[in-house]
Amino acid sequence: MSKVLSPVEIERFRSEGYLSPIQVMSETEADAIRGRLQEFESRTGVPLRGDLRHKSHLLFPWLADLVRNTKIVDAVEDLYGPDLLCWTSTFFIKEARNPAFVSWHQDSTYWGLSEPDVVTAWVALTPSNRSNGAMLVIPGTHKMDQIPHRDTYGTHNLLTRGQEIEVDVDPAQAVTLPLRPGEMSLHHVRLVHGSPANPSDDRRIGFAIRYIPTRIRQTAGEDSATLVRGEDRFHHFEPEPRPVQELAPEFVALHKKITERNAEILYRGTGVKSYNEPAAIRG
Ligand SMILES: O=C(O)CCC(=O)C(=O)O
Repeated sequence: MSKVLSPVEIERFRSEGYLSPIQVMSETEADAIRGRLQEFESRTGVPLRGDLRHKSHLLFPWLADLVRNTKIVDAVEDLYGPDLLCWTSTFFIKEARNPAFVSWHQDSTYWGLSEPDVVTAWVALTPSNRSNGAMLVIPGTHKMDQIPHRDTYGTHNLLTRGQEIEVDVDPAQAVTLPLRPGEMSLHHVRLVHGSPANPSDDRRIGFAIRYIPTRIRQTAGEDSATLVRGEDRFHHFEPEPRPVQELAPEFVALHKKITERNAEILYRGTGVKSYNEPAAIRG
């Protein structure tokens, strides 16, 4: 019996490749997480950047809690079973009146994972809608195989390589996924999706959490992951510990090692050594 998703929703995910919106916390709780992020940014004097946007759940206990949020993990369990890893997480922050965008892509392109049973929970920490660059998806495209992508390293593209699919997307097929703070969308790793810039007067903040069942392997190098539910009987990924204190030195060192290793996987064959930082993030 499923925990959060109805059989109809599970079937819809299988046929359309996404589900949205699903409430996973109150708006007040989402505001509190945004507050924690912005407190940190005020202390450092700059928007969260570089490696800190990736696998941030290994640095900040409030994000370690978020990747283990019962409602989120229950929904993922309804789709992929009881033994689950959080493979990675990434902040997608679009600053106010900023050209940052996300080109049409499939997540699976450079991740190196052995099977396409991978789902992203994209959790809204601000409203995300048509006026501030919400995510758009092309329903049903997750049933296609891997589509070739070209790397653009576009100045304002938020993706690692600025990768975009090498086939035309019919904008008439696109569906916008509006979310309120505290809601999430779920999308399949092969679903074609993207998002336009944020011309509004406030930031648009999403935290994308990538989950896999424990049987999945990394085919492109050494990798690690966080067990969030059940048991890992496969041990394909080095287990990651849970931070108890913000930016504890041993976790900062571990996070650096892990994100550098992940960058080697994501940028393999290009000579790039660390996460690309588009001008849109540098401000
Ligand atoms: O935040 C966005 O607009 C796009 C996010 C995305 O591409 C992803 O989560 O895979």
